[in-house]
Amino acid sequence: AKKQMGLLVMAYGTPYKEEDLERYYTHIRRGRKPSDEMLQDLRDRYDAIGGISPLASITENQAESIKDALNEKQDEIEFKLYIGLKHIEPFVEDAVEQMSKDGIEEAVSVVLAPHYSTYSVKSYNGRAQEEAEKHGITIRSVESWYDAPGFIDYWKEKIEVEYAKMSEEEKEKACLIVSAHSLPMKILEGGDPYPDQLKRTAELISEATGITQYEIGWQSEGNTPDPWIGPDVQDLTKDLYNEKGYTSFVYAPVGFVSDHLEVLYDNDYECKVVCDEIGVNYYRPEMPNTNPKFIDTLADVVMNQVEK
Ligand code: FEC
Repeated sequence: AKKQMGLLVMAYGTPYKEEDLERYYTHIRRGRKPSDEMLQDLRDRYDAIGGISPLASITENQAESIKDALNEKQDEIEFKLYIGLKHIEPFVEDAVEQMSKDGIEEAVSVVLAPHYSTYSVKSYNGRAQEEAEKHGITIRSVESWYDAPGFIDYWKEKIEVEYAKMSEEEKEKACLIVSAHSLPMKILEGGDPYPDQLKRTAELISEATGITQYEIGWQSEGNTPDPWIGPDVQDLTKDLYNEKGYTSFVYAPVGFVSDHLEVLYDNDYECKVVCDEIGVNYYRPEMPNTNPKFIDTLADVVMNQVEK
């Protein structure tokens, strides 16, 4: 018989319906309720992308597809899928508890975010490990995959689709903005690898595509008093336009892997507004979602962790 192994796929989570918005936002704010004004602001952003985010079903489809790819790749292990979310049920802890109920003793985990940071991947993995210890489950956790060849190749292909829409003249005045979710500056004090990993993803994409006019940007910063890592993609767009006269901007939000609020609103609405204001062209390559090359890359990343 095949060996049974748990596959824990972790992701951010999103409200399933409008009524979930407040508790979801409260969870993101580590238990502090948002003011009515903040809640309304968030509700307006979800309304602008159609009411709720498509993220819930995308995450499920991604996780199922990774599990299927893993089970097809080899015949020694039967992977059983568990989805664990950061800010809504099924929470990371619920998933690990379910593994224990199902008699799983060994598992491998991966977060659907490419870059390691204390605020993101470390917190997902820490929560999974803590719960696993309670149940005597061993979890091998993938820490990052920002440089996985198939991931870089995915973005190369999709960025090239956008550049192919431009004339040679337009290409000369185009700038690629490679971005991730901003985080509070204080993470940098502890030597967090997050900014360097984003820089590396950008370098690898530049090498693969031959695009040398590119910049690193940060987006979607939270509504808190702390200083956040910058430059913010919107300010960056204006500054680059003023200083370098670019007439087209291509936004590659490589810190994310799905169509969700942070891309559909922060890029497709907010960055687009800035581009319209200054009169330049806006492009945004397709997100990975369940692209087969992307899914297969993640299955390889997981398999490498199992074989370590
Ligand atoms: O529903 C959806 O489609 C959107 C889901 C969503 C994703 C996402 C990814 C990341 N976040 C990260 C860090 C922070 C920090 C704060 C923060 C705040 C929010 C809010 C919403 C939200 N995030 Fe998020 N994030 C998503 C959604 N995020 C909604 C609250 C409103 C707002 O501030 O815009 C600030 C917390 C605080 O206030 O103290 C920090 C990171 C990622 C990428 C890695 C990952 O996916 O885990 C890092 C998707």
